[in-house]
Amino acid sequence: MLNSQVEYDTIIPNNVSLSSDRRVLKALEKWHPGYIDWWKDLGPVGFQDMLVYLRTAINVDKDGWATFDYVKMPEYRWGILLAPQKEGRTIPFGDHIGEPVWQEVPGEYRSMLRRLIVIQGDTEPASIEQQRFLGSTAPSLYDMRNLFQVNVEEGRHLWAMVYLLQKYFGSDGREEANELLKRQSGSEDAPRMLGAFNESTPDWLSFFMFTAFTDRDGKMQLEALAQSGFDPLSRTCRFMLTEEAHHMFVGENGVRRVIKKTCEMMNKAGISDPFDIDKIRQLGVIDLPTIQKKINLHYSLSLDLFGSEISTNAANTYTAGVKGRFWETKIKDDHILKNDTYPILEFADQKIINKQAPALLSLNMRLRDDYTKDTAVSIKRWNRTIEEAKINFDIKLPFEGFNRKIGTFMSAHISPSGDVLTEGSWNKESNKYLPTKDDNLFIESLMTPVSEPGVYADWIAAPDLGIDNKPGDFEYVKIHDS
Ligand code: BYC
Repeated sequence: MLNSQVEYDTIIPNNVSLSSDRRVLKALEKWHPGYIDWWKDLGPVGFQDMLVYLRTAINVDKDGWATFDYVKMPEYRWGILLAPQKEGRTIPFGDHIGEPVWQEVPGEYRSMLRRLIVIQGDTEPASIEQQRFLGSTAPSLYDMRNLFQVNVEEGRHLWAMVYLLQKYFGSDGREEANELLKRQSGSEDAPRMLGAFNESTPDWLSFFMFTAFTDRDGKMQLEALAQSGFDPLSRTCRFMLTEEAHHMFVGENGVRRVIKKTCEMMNKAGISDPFDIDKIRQLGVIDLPTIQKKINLHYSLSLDLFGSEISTNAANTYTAGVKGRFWETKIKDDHILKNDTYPILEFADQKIINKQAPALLSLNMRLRDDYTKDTAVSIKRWNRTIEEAKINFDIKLPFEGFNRKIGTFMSAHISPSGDVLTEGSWNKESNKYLPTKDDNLFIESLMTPVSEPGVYADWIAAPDLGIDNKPGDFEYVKIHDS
């Protein structure tokens, strides 16, 4: 293992020997003020002068990478940290299988790699922009701290991609790094690159859904890029994945706590019918059918992030050895896939058809299937909470063709259970499947901030455990004495 020492003598902590790489250090130092300006303009609104109990990555060793302390967000040390280099690593798939991994960008794959790194980089600041107003309605200091933790780490993930662009892609890499600070989530003129990253995150249930579903797309894409034959990209993604796990925990656990509180309040009030929505809302909690609608929305938006089911882009990046499959090295096949097929769904003549397609062209579909399997674990946990409360309601993932804007189902109208609908019946019924304006207004009406340590808003249960094993009344954000 090489390169696990972290340097602290530059303004950018790193384990890539930046102090002896003056060209890249200079380029990053030049980029830094623009980043700080962006963070102040488009990062979390308010709370910038307050001490937040954050973990900072200080090295990349398995046990010691996260230290917790009070930090003001703009002073968080956004470092460039790559997982240690594995000696003798070879390219695990595609036409170059078995060859030593590349430490420099191969000329013929330069634009392909740059495109993937730019898309990955673009999502990181986008998510911070989407979440920027949430601090002022946090349901507790614990949740506020988790939001800011996710935000600073997404900021660090942007740094990670910017490092790759600056170090390996010369002047066009520098231009791309600057553009990453210019596009803006939801902007008409210069939106973020992928659909879901231009949606708003107006309330905390949306935030939990986003971190449960969209951060999980992040996990899958990073796992696929971690297989890359371009070793610096692989190492960068491997380290990012260690941080990503907490983001999905925030989402899955957040949704679970919302469900738990709803069930508790229903039982307390003697309401057994989960569809008695008005009565349940009068208790000041979010009814389970509305939570299901939010799941339908965020899952379908996240499925679009995998691209089309049939994709020559995906086939090309795989064959080139640039982007692999989820846990590529654990799969038992030839890792070339030229003679293999994969089952896909296709929408044609208003019908859903099962087909076998060339495996190489179906790689987006395969990663998406792996994502769905991974997501099912959260659904199981949420249903366990409902079951424990003895309430008769089953949360389900909607059918993959429901509410899609990318791929074979983009022109289809399909219900969450997989029935093909006419446009007329979709227009009549979609408010049963997706959150309506009234649903959103109701959720927003609950978003009053709570800032007493150890106290939680009425619509969400307390977590089972504190962060870093802190006690229940720990002051995660020093909001009162800043
Ligand atoms: N929206 O062959 P196709 C994360 C474009 S999240 C808009 O179907 P391909 C995070 C596509 O770009 C993970 N456009 O798909 C989470 C292409 O355009 P061009 C982010 C879309 O290329 C939470 C055209 O349609 N990382 O980290 O095989 C918080 C045809 O493309 C969309 C990555 O995504 C869309 N949804 O796959 C913070 C990894 N989908 O080039 C962070 C890098 C497709 O013809 N990206 N298009 O103009 C990739 O691997 C691939 O670009 C994609 C698309 C998987 C996104």
